[in-house]
Amino acid sequence: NSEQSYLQLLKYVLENGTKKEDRTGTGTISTFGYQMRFDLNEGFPLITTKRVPFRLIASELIWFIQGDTNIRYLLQHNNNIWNEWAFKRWVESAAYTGPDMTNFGLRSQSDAAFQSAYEEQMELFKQRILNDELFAAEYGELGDVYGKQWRQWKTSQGESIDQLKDVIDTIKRNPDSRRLIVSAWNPEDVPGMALPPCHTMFQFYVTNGKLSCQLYQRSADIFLGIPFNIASYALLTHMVAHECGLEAGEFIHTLGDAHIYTNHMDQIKIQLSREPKPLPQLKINPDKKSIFDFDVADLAIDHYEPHPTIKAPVAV
Ligand code: DHF
Ligand code: TMP
Repeated sequence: NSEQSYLQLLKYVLENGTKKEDRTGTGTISTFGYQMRFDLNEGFPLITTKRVPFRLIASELIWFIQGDTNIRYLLQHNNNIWNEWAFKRWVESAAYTGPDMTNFGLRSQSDAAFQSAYEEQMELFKQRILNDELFAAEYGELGDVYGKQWRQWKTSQGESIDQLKDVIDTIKRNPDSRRLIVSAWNPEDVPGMALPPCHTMFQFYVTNGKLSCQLYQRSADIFLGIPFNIASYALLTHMVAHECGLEAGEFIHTLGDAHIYTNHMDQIKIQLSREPKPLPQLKINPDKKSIFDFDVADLAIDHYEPHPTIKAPVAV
């Protein structure tokens, strides 16, 4: 099934990747330019050779679709995947007076005493984001990341463009259009973002009543990020198809710098020793018509029986 395309990517980069240093100081093996295709009619592409938490993917996507860029919503949904990048801004700000957290991502992997200090500060940070609205407004913000660019791209005229709504309207009116594009890469805003968008732009395509989507991802953490990105864009394609009265077609995933972090090697060996299971099915609440009205509870995954979780450190 289509999980093989992901497992082939892992093998391809293991065999062909070259050593490359990276911003986080972790080290990678990397290749440039790679494409995977997922036929969404074969089942929902949620990787089964390790458990991938669908709930986190759904709440992150709804957060993007709502135009939100503040981690408070994610924390309220018990989703911790963006914490480190907000925390980094907090501990680098003048207002932070706790213990030194410089380079916390790498240090917490090698220094147990530091790790417990870091975990304590992170917990305090999370509680403050949840309980203090003013603090959250300032330090929960990741900058003008995905949600902002998708829903409220600022123009030079001081207006704002709702790219996602516009593209859905165009799919309905003119499905043959070759301009069905949403871009998260806004060069003017990049310097102010906690992390410049990894999934930088996507395009829809309609033929024979089926909606396909292709994503260009400039930078791809193959073990941690990519399983989330595949499921997230497959989900988005299904949701837009649902609203437009189309079937889902293919998700095509095009990668720029496709890398394996050197501290994910043992995990990948375990994953590659496993046999993929049948892909699960996506269930969308049929009573919801517009993607802008969706809630996490309207999305569910059925018949997902993956191999166990494989933990790995995320490079910050
Ligand atoms: N930085 C890096 N280096 N890699 C990323 O994949 C990445 N992804 C970001 C932000 N920055 C990033 C946003 N998405 C996890 C997955 C996706 C994601 C961030 C983090 C992650 O840690 N996944 C864990 C489980 C997390 C959990 O259960 O809370 C996993 O095992 O898949
Ligand atoms: P970079 O900005 O230096 O490229 O670092 C970003 C890292 O995060 C890189 O390893 C790619 C990874 N990443 C993903 O793979 N998918 C994602 O959705 C996000 C946000 C990040």
